[in-house]
Amino acid sequence: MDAPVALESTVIAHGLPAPHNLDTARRCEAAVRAEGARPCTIAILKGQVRLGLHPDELRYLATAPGIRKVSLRDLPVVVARGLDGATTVAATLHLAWRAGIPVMATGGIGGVHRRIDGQPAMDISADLEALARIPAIVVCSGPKIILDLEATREQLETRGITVVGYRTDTMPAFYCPTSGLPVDVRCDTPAEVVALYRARQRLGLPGALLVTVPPPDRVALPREVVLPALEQALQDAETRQLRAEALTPFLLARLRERLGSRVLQANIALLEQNAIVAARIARALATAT
Ligand code: PSU
Ligand code: MN
Repeated sequence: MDAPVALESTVIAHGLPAPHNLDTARRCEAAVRAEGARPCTIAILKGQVRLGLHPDELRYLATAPGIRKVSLRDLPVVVARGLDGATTVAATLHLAWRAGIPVMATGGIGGVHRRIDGQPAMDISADLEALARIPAIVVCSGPKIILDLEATREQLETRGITVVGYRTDTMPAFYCPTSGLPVDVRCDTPAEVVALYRARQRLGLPGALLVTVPPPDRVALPREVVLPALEQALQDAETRQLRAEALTPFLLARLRERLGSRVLQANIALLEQNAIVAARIARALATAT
């Protein structure tokens, strides 16, 4: 039985600091293998789309300077110019689906960014676009806590993306066990997730099944702890006029600075757990077909 699981690479090159990035990437791959599935970390190397990286390539991605963060719009640029790129959820999902890989895992998805000046949000992640159009299973811990969670939840609904709570009734928010916002349906087993996915396929729905898994209890951070630090991080981003692809990595780094190692521990633990859940779902899917 071949049960591939796509893993994104932006989290390696831009989401986590060295040396934890390489260590975490290896742990996620090992966790997928231990579940009897096949990890495919996706990236662009010298303009080539790579579905699954050699250990040396994984190290290169984690340590080389100047690896681009590649979302959908950037894919043709790095490919045509022969550049290196780490793929976001959106770009990973696109490449995985084209290659026939229906399951992917990540930490937190992108969504609608917060605005501190009260203006309508203009920064909306291409992750939502990809999730709306690609009929895959995406396992994550919900949207990143740095985002406008209510607006992101609305966008998921608008785009017809079914949000599953994996062993939870509310949508998690990355390091935090709950966003306080509801999921569409709760699943307690991989088989239940596969049944929902099959129903989506039979109905001809475009778009993803988004499986949201709360971070493990032992590392999860309460929202009351994260939100004050986030306010400060948003102010800092505003002062620096940070925009576009620089914003998410900046805010995540600021939270790590302000809240210390437990943020890093939570991020690493949830990535590994999501890889395990994705592997179990991938196996259930492969057995069912
Ligand atoms: N999950 C993490 N850390 C990350 C990301 C996800 O635990 O850094 C990345 C993903 O690649 C996601 C991207 O697609 O952040 C979203 O960036 P933006 O908001 O610029 O679209
Ligand atoms: Mn953006």
